[in-house]
Amino acid sequence: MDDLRDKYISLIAGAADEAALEDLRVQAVGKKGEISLKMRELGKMSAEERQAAGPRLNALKDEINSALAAKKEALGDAALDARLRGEWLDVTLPVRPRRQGTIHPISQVTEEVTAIFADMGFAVAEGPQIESDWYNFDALNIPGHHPARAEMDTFYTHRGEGDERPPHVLRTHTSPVQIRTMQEQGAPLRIIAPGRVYRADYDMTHTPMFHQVEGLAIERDISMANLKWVLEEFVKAFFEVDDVELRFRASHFPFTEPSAEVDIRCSWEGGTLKVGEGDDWLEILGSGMVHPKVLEASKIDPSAWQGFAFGMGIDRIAMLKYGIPDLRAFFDSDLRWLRHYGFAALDVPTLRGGLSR
Ligand code: 2U9
Repeated sequence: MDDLRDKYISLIAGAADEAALEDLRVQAVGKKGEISLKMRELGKMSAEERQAAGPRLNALKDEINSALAAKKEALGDAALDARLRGEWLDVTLPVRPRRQGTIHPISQVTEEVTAIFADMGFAVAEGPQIESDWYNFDALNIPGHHPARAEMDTFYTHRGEGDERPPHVLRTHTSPVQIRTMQEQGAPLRIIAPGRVYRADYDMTHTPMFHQVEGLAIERDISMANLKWVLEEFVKAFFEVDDVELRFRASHFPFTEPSAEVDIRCSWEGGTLKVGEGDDWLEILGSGMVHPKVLEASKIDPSAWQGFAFGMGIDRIAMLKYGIPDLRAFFDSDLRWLRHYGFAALDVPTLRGGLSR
């Protein structure tokens, strides 16, 4: 019995890992292990022999089991130590620049536009992207039969079986935000509404989701002259030029009267856009004086208040300013494209610090 004890105590002490230890457990105290077999032999012994051998065998089994448990714990601790050493990480190392994300040009341009208009007293307003058809159309003087409804390639949601109410729409412009803000805050008002809009259209120059920023200013005495100044200031600041010439072309929108599309003087020398010089004109936005029916729908008295409004595509002005050739690449999530056209995360555009660097 002493030999058996010495043999297993030394084998357990030398076990290299948990698998070797388990083999030893089976060999010694498993069902058919050496010590278990010895215990079975007790039955064949005389009562006196059994009385002497039984307690010694039980004590030996306990001793082997304790040695196995102690070794198992020691091996577990050693394995954890080795893992901790292997997975050691120096958290004070500098971040690898290649791994750093960039600001998407649409986010950058939205921030630039916001900074410019904030400087002229415009607050940012937001609203839902899923709208009722009243906010998206009727309130903007686009009644059910109006051709503009068909022209806008609207996405409609589905109502349940037997539900006769008109379906909701994915907003086709951010204009419902201005209606909601007029209803909530009344006049006077000076806001811009940047955000996602949706139209069922997909080709080289259209994506089913794109971004707009619209502006609205309501005062007792405000005119196209104020609109013109605000837009001139915006274009100069956005394209980072000292002088710009705007051309207002008469146009028609259901929600403004009179309405004008606005072009800027530019040149395309060598394929790059230069704003403020040259013989070309570039259309960048639509605008006008808010239609009295739109003010009425928003519970603002059109005999006491008037306002100007404008709208432009953020994606389009981003492409123009940063020379991005393909609109669809904006939404491909291609890392190489994002690294090339993206902006440094900490370069927040401000008028004082510079919009883009
Ligand atoms: C209210 C009243 C009037 C917003 C306006 C335009 C003209 C316009 C287009 C520019 C390019 C949309 O992204 S685009 O396709 N927008 O031409 N938007 S006036 O007029 C409003 C808005 C809200 C309550």
